[in-house]
Amino acid sequence: MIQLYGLRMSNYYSLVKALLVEKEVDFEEVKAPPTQEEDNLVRTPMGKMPSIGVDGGYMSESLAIASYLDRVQPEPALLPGDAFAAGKVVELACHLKLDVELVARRCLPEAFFGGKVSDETKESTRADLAKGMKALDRIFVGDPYAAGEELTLADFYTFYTFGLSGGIVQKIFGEDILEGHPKIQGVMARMAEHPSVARVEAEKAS
Ligand SMILES: N[C@@H](CCC(=O)N[C@@H](CS)C(=O)NCC(=O)O)C(=O)O
Repeated sequence: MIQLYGLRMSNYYSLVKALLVEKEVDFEEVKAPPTQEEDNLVRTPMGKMPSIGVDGGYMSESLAIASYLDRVQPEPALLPGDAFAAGKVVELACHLKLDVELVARRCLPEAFFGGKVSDETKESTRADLAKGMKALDRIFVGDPYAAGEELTLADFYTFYTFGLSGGIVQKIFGEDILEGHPKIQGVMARMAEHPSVARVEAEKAS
């Protein structure tokens, strides 16, 4: 059985949990906050969540975990069999992670944790997010799924990227990050009702 370490409040923890549920892999949740303590760093070298434990070995980084899961439990496949199409799904996931989620995250301390971020940070966040959203507009298919006709890993990254980023942008800038992005809105609505994601979201409250 796989151990999933982290906290349910984390969007990346939730993403990996949704993948485990989607693939019907046996797992148990182990509460593990992000710390720089040695026991946590052994599992996840930057101290972040989530990480997984597999037969005494550990793995961090959601994309690495997702690619591992797709190999050990190929069905349902979340990466297309075609090599180029699979690369395009990972490309989309990377832009979601790096050019939207990670950018919006700069303002997380002020949005949700009572901290303060500088006006310079807010301005650079706004500018970089605009650039990231433009990049997404070029490659996001959303007809009906993020990368095309099939549900893929990119749909999960979409849901958990905008779940967090949307909240941050609303709090800090009073704006809807998805205004003018109907294809992404469509995927968000579809994924909110997708059984694995719906279960993960429902269990956050328990
Ligand atoms: N690139 C990582 C990001 C993980 C991440 O940012 N986790 C956040 C919680 S959602 C965290 O642990 N933050 C605490 C920290 O940065 O120390 C992944 O894809 O798994």
